[in-house]
Amino acid sequence: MYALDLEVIFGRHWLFCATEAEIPEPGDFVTVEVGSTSVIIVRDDDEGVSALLNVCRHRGSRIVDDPCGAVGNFVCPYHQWTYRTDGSLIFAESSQPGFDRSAFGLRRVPVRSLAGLVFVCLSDEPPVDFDEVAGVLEPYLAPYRLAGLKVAHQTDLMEAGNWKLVMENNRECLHCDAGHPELTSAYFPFIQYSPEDVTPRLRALYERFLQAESRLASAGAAAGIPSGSHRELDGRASGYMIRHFPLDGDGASFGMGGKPISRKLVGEITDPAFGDMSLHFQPNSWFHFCSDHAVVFRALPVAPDRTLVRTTWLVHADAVEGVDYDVDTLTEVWKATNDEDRGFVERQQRGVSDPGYLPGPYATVEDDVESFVTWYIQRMQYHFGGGRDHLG
Ligand code: 3BY
Ligand code: FES
Ligand code: FE
Repeated sequence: MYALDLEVIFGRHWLFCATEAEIPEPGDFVTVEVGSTSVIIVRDDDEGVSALLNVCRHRGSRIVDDPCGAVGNFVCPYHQWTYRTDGSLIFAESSQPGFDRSAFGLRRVPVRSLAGLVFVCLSDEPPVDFDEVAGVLEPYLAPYRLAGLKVAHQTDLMEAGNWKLVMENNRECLHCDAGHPELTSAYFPFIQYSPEDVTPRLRALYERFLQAESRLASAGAAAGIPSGSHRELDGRASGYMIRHFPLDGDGASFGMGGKPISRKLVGEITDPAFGDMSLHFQPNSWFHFCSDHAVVFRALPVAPDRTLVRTTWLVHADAVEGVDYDVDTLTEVWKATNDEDRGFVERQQRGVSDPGYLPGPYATVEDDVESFVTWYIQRMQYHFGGGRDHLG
């Protein structure tokens, strides 16, 4: 199943891999490892984003070892074949007469930037619905001007659990109230709640949420951001959900108690209490965009029971560390939340690995877990020829 996940899910879908903010200057690159595949995502000399297979076209050496860096050109360490940042081959020593350099550029990997979020597909025939989905999402994300932000901090967390458990955990907030004291000081745990799901204990909190939500809807309308959520988590190859959520406490950001965490607001956002623009993208990412920062999450499988979760915090390019923000305050809530989620994932991995495990039913508010599973099954059915959609 792990090999199949790599082949079908990670090999044939659009994967969120990096942010443009990580590669601001020509020659800046990050590498992404997915199974046995290594991809270089690079800011090329034309300021565009290229994705190149990290395999030399001479005799197949890996070219780049570093997880990130900056180059003029890529030089293969083995026999020094040299490639431009767009992958074209410019130097190959002692090649035979008639050798056509133009036929031996690095293999280009399909890549898209969605408002500064870089997606890569390891298949030469990527799902065709990405551009349509991007068209829906762009108006929500463009005002944050993500491509122009700067990376304030990044963490890598290795979780001892299968990647699907990591994603299922992310797709519900039923565990938030009891499991995330830091997060719920800023975040209303009502994703996928309808009024009848609200228990008496959560009633007052829910009322506060509804009021904050209607305030936020007017703020969004005033800022020209599309209102309403879009949720197509299954039924298409590039499943997604976007929703503008109010925040609790001070309502400003993901500081403890909903406090702001950077003094410089990002992009075109002028309302400090602009809540949380929350994006979920199948199969491997989730995002939170606020007035003063963005925090983006990427999960990649490393082994059947190992998943690497990378979290990246972005702030205004002119925000100065120690003056406008400090990393501890910026990262406190999500670092604690990630760690708690890691605990849940690892505990569930141990439980479901027990030969006596029998699955139970989802709660109503676990809809998006079910959508994730449905999406996964649909994509497998499509791969094996029994799928009904035509969305590649
Ligand atoms: O980050 C998320 O989007 C999910 C849903 C609520 C909390 N959680 C970690
Ligand atoms: Fe790269 Fe020979 S393998 S130059
Ligand atoms: Fe959680």
